[in-house]
Amino acid sequence: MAPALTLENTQLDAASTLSLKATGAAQPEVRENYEGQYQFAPIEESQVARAMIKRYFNTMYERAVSDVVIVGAGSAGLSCAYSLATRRPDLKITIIEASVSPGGGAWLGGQLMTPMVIRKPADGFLRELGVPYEDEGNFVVVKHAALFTSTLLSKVLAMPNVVLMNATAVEDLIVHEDYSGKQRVAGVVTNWTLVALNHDTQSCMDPNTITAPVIISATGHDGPMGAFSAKRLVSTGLLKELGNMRGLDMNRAEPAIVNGTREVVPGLILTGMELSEHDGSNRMGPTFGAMIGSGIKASWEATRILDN
Ligand code: 48N
Repeated sequence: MAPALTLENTQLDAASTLSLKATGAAQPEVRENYEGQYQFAPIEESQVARAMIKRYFNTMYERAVSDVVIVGAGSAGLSCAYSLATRRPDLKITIIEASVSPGGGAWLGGQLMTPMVIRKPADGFLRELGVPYEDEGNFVVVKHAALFTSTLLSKVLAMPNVVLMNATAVEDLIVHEDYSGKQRVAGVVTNWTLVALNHDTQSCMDPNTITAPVIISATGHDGPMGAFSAKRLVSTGLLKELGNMRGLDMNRAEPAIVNGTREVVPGLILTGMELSEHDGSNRMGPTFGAMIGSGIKASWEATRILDN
């Protein structure tokens, strides 16, 4: 049996990268040594730093031009990403999420209670994801909202054509004008969220950009940046005024948002609760079927635009 790998039988080479030159030792693996204690392969701190830096900034460089940018990784944004990435593995899909923890409002069912209600026919998406639920007739109940969101998130993140940049905020839209003077959203302006939330405390922290032919905004109606793109359309003059989300009516709200999901200005699709702020449709409260349906509809809108 090869001798246990210890720091003594490794050596630093010129690039100060630890190369494991233990005589006869295979690549180390975590295993019990003779004393029954786990022994990790040795590492240099710089290896950890470089492993992250290389990958993250390569991704930023590569995704500076994306095919589709999805703003917001809540239930609508993630449902959209899943539907789009499974149907179109050729597309470079970049998700920008302001929070450190993606998932938006879908970690809880309502008033901090954990079960999640999803009205039929959106339960079909749960079967596609393999999320178990209890059937209550016209609706189903997932035992914990986090079971839905973590399952969806894990599948989206596992897709090779999807990149998620969390803790990153969209703080403006890129708007180009074509030869006829028609304006088109052509990308997003990004910054680290902690920077975007602190422009009042430190001036001149300029942003970065990601260009893409299609932007799907799913920024919800809540939180410090809720309905961001819809509000930005008003402040840039691309939309006269917000419709402002109406009171709660589950039966009116859910079909209105799914069927209303669309390209609201050239290059920009709104989905999920952000659309209710744009259109002035009702809110539905603690039921998530419309977020799934709207996200899926947004993914089809995106491919309609890209394929035309
Ligand atoms: O979950 P949300 O807020 O939004 P949706 O539309 O995916 O789902 C809405 C749903 O949770 C409800 O509100 C339910 C159905 N209740 C309805 C009701 O009547 O009360 O996710 C939006 C995500 C969040 O994670 C935000 O952090 C993120 O978008 N976000 C942004 N990310 C990047 N840049 C921004 N400017 C930005 N603004 C919000």
